[in-house]
Amino acid sequence: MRNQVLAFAFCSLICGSTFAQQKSPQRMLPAEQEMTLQYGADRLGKRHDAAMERFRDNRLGAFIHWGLYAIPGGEWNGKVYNGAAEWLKSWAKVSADEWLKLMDQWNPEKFDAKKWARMAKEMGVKYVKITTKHHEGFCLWPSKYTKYTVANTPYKKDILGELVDAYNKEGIDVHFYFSVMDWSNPDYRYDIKTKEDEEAFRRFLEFTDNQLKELATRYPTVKDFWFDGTWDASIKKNGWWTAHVERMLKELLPGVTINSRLRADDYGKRHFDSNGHLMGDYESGYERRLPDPVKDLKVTKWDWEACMTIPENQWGYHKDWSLSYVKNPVEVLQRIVHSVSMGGNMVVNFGPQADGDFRPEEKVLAEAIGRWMKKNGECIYGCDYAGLEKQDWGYYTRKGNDVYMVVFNLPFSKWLTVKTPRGLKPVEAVTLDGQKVKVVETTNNEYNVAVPEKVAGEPFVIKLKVETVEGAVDKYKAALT
Ligand code: H76
Repeated sequence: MRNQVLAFAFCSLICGSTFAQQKSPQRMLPAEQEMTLQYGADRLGKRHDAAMERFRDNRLGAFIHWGLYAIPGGEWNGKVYNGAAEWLKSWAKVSADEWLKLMDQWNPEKFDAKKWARMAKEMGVKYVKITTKHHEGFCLWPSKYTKYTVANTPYKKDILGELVDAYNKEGIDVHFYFSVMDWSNPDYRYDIKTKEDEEAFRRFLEFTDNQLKELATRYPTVKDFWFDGTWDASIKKNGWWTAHVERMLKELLPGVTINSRLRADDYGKRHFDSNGHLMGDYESGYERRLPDPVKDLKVTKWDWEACMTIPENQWGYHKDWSLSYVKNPVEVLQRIVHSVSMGGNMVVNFGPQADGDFRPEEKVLAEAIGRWMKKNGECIYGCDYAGLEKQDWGYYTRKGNDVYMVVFNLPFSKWLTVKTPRGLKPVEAVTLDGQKVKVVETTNNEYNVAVPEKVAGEPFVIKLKVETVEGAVDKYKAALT
């Protein structure tokens, strides 16, 4: 028992700091009791300008994790590490100098930005988040502030520039992933303990500002910056800088969106400030996990974007996917619909190979998602939380008076239960392939919707037209108990 208590205490200590950041915000204080913050939320509530509406309506995105880590693919000196491939430098304790020598092998001969863009288009994603620079420090653009860039590899060309052009030509928005933590820069600090740390970190933040300004000016069509590697004490002690970065980027790029992960307030509180208000434009803590569709409806009050890997936890290319469970297309779809049903976006990750091609499993998955999206995308793009109580058969999404029932589990009863808020009535139900479906009222605000006659062996969608009825009368008598 004592051991268990100790183990628990130990785990809380170790896990505490990371988990605390991910937890829901603290209860909001009444306005008069709120503390004054210089670097807290810049805004209360959701943004409603055109750029933000577009971000939200896009709903489905792809992540691209591509860097030097794609070359070893999880293996160093003959040993395969099961941890995330893009962290291999850390797992195998490789020095920065040695790691960055991988640049000599960076020559993705099969890389074809147009093919990547077509693949994304076929998959039905409306935006792609690209790792401009991951923790290793290697830049996919020819940054003039470091020598660790594509320009100094055998490939030489500006990969990021090619991708931005190709995606944009397909009408796909580009978002930039940017890791603040940079293992290639000797001025980076995990914490600030001495005067020397302070000076080094000041130089580091200036270097980071320069790189960000460089990205914003070289690629002005970028729609979003998604920050990562911002959890260290050094950054938490410099909340002012995170607020400054958001302002700086918004001045350079009107309309740009920024994730909550960038931000820390005056007290080092991250994502949500010390008054419980979201910082940045959308919450970005749902990584490889999702809010509970029944218990966590509070997330419908702010914008959020989740991201997921196809295996358990591999973002960069890893040569051996047999080391963890790999999600199938329906499992991925379910997470996409789950997110939209709670008012969030979903970004599915891809880790291209060092040769510039995608692994076969990722191609198959992208195609399967694309096939489904072509038929059913209407229940994803531009859709939001529906305000109806979740049922076991699947998820609701909604656009105006169209409520989409996305069915993942077929009931033996052949009826799909629908409970509506008082005054909201279904008037018609049809599948997206045009089959009319029967709706039977069973009791107050409850309906049975028939399982359509022809059901393909995959999740399907029923569109319920709803209307608001004034002065609804209760036809059914509640039990006297
Ligand atoms: C930890 C961590 C990083 N955040 C994910 C989005 C990946 O980039 C992973 O390496």
